[in-house]
Amino acid sequence: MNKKILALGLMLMAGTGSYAQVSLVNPVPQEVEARGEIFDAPAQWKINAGKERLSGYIYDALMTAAPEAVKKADFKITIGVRGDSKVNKYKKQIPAKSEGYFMKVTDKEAVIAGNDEKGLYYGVQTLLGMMKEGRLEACTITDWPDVPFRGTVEGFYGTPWSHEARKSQLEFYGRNKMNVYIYGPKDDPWHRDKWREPYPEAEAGRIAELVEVAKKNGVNFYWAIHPGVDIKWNDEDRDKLIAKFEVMYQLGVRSFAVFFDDIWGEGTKADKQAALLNYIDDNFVKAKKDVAPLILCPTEYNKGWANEEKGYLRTLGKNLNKGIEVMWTGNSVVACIDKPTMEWINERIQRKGYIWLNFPVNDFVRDHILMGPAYGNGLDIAGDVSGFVSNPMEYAETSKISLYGIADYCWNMEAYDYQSNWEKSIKDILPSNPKALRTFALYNKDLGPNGHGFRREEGDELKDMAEAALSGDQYAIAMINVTCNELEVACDILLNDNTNPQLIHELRPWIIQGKNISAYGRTVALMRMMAEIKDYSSATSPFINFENLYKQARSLQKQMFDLENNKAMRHPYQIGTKVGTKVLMPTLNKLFAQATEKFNAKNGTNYDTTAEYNPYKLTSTVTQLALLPVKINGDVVEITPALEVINWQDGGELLLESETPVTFQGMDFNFGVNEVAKHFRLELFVNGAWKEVGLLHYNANDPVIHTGNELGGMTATKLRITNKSGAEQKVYFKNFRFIRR
Ligand code: LOG
Repeated sequence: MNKKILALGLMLMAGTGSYAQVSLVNPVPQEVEARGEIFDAPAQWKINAGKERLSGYIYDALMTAAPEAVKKADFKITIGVRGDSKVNKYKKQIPAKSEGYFMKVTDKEAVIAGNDEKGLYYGVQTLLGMMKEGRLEACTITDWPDVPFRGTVEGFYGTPWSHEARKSQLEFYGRNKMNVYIYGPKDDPWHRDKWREPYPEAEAGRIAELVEVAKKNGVNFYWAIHPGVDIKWNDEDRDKLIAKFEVMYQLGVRSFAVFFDDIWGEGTKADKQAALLNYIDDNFVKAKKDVAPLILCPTEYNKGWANEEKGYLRTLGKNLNKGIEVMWTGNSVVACIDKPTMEWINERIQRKGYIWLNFPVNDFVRDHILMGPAYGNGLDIAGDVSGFVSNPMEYAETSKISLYGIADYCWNMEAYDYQSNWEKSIKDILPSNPKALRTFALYNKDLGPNGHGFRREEGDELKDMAEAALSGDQYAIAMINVTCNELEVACDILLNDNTNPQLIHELRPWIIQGKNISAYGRTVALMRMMAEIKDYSSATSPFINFENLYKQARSLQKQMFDLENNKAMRHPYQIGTKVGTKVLMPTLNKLFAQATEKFNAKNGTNYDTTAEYNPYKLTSTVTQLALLPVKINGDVVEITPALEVINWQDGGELLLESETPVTFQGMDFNFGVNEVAKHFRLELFVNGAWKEVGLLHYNANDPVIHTGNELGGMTATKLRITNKSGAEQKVYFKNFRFIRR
């Protein structure tokens, strides 16, 4: 059957207003035949299957969905796997594809025939997905995944997911046909710093439970170890690693990964890494017989960091045992994946790359929460990747919005339509109030300026209105008011929605900020209107005049700022709770300035027109530092941290310029390395000349770098930090801040 014609058929049906229940299924199935025959979904069913299928996770999935299911129910569901006599009749229709299935639904029965067990499981998920809204549709479906390994890597910095969140994720993966979950949260001590030590009992128990939940949902639970920070390439450490894997194996884990990202030094050697992985492969994976192929996350995990001369990747490609997977984030740390990306890496590692997509992870933009669609990855790379996993946010529930798209993309790549997938995902995550969630999500898609330069579309739908409003169009200004009103209604509805408490809990700081912004927007729109009115006092109540609106707008600006810096609300690592930063907020701030200017001009007043203003500009010859945003928090000025290893070349400098002279109170920064201060020079630009300021550590075990006493009271317009060591320095950029007087 021609896929395109089928897709068209589905679209036409949706257009005529009939309920296409198949369209509720995520991921979109490969081949569907349906004529729009819709009927009520059965509340009960009897299962027709061989004995071997009447227990286990697939049977449970069907039974949990219809607790009323009884043997005498009218609706019959036949399930089987290729070779089972019950589905023998359909053996020609079953796609000969791993995890594929054939399915036929009428008003009397459903038949699901898997090419393998997983295929059967996914057929069951399709049936259950179709019935989500209480109806069912006659159809036949032939389906299989494009990408063999699909899922997530819990691989971010920050608070690891809770146990409850992980269980909920695994169920979500099962429903959406993702089969991989790689456990590797950077801030789990037993994953990284204490990689040699076994988990304490309670944690171990939770991992064992997760393995079970994963199995029930058709997900492979991979446990990742991150030994590169301090591994010694000797037998002792090698055996300790195997011993740790053995402990995890005893807990039920059957799939393993080794991560070498974000490290430097001994641990980064390709030949040693390959030898270790091969050893694990030969002596653990193959010896156990029931363990999945190993996954490696290399140190040079993106093209931007690949050192061609040293040939790290080619060494891995040549030395690593066949079958060991190699992860890849693309052309940079945070990037979309396309055909050339894959051609480049696959040739070097002599296998198909296993994609680690750094989206929707927000550990480098903690002031933003990401609720946008997953888009931008090539629709033609199914044959070029061995696996595709997404690194999500520490906000597990909210991440499901984008993950819903990743699941669809990986399953049926060519047909992937990110916009319609996104609309579906919103309904799936909050069926009680999809419109409110959608409205709010519109303002939480982009990441804002960030060190990786990765941006997302946001607010395109506002652009015409914004432009017209800024050119003084009264209707457009009124529409800004309506738009902000919508946002506020959405925020209030969400705050009082109790159907998905975890989601609302995660979103709460951003929702509160959303309310502030909508209030601000309405005030600003009114200010802009009043600025045009000659005798504004007669236009409305004598109290709501321009002056008072101006005061209100100022108050709201301050409330937004206070919320950003609210210790209970803000993320401990980074200032900020930002909403609508791409189009809405800049428009409102421009409108505020414009209204105030107009009013000043007309009335000879002198109201301050600056709304949000950053007098600091950062530039750097160290590429990885060049894009880091500068944030102001009262008298504290901070540069946003970077998470990865910074290769700070000899002579490389970081320059921070201020529009007006700054008198310094204090300064400290942390490059994550002990005794590194001696390699760097700090200078302040005072009265037209650079002046050096001393740098020191208070003690040898503390990486924090302090400045000499001479800094206090110095006034300067620029500062720069230079690597003066004569060699490249590998450091982290954990924080940098100064306090102004
Ligand atoms: C880390 C990852 C982090 C991500 C985004 C990889 C392979 N490693 O720069 O833990 O969540 O980028 O900040 C990374 O991506 N380092």
